[in-house]
Amino acid sequence: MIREINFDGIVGPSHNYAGLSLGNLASARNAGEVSQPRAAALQGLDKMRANLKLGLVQGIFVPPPRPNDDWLAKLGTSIEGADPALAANALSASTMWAANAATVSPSPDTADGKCHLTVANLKSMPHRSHEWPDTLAQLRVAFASGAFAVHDPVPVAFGDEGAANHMRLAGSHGEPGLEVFVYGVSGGAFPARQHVEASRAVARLHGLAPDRTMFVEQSPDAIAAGAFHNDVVAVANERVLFTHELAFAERDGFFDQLQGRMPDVEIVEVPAGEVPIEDAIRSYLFNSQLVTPPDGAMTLVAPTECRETPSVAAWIERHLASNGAIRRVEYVDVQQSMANGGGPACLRLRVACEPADVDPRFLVDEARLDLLADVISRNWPEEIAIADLQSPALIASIRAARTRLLEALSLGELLSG
Ligand code: SUG
Repeated sequence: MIREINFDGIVGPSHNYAGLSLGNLASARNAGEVSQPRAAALQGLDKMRANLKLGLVQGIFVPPPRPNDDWLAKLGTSIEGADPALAANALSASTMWAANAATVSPSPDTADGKCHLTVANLKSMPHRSHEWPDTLAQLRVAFASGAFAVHDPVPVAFGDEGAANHMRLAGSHGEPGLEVFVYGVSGGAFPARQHVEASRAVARLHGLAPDRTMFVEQSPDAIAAGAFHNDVVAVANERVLFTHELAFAERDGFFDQLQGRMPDVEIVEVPAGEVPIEDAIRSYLFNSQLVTPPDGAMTLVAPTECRETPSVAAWIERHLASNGAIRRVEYVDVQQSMANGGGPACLRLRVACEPADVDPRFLVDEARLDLLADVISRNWPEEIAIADLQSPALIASIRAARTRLLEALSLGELLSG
């Protein structure tokens, strides 16, 4: 049976606040702060535990080698010799935001009946642009079975940021769905990271039916307000679209078309008058995971910041009391990731497939999470200050920590790459 699996990026041992993401307000706000890689990774594990408790299937992705020596070598330098800005780019732990790893089209949607994944080129930000070769290598191991087709990134002429700009609406995860690609148009103060040409290429590569595929423009106002990815202002699950009023450039036209193609779609829209877009972005209400546990009660796995933002907390309370589409809210603390602009939904890539088709080393239960917690507690740095980023002792401990993790997971084949 097809199940939705959330693959969470394990927060890597080099997690730091270098302020690398223009247009990501949290990243800019926290630039130069001291990070806590160990606490960050443990927060991520606790979120996975919460999802397991809901009865969901949980997967993981491991961090790539950091610093990225191959990338620095292509730039004619090394971590010892690089200037501090390049060094920070090479050390970023940004693969933790697995929603940007790839775009996924499950088998019921594709022409050849395989589950297709296209690794994202993430070309808009230097620190993210060098993620894809290691991500691709990992996807090829995790999804090696013939049930999957894993694609190279689309050419860098067109920016692609993966599932963060892609939503799937379907009666249930195993049924054919409507895939909605959300793109940005450049011109504002902040870069539009997802190009429509990239979205169209992914749809073609995945063999999607044109009448079940939509391309929708992200609102330039939302981008200007800090919504650098669509998943900061909208999220879909089964036949529910949960969205802020200001998420899309042509809201009315999009909703009409959506209702035409999927008459039973349920749009849960949060008006700007009730939750200003700034509050939505600060709290990351829409970067919650919207999931359907086996008991059928649609659940929002929300960051604790939602509880602390009065307009958002009030909206949630009203919605729950009104017997709306979202039946339950579970709060998770991912503050270390939030401080870099990554909420619960950024930290995971959704893949709807048969769990038995996935390499089991990438699936976790409580016992495997205990094992991961042990490796992380022993090996992840407790703190990283930006001034220390190139310290040889820190670099050595970051490298060793990853090696210990891959050994514990028997993922030796990823060690070199
Ligand atoms: O690409 N932050 C990430 C956050 C990605 C969130 N993902 C989704 N919305 N799906 C980004 O902006 C910060 C890195 C730094 O500043 O060091 C960063 O890359």
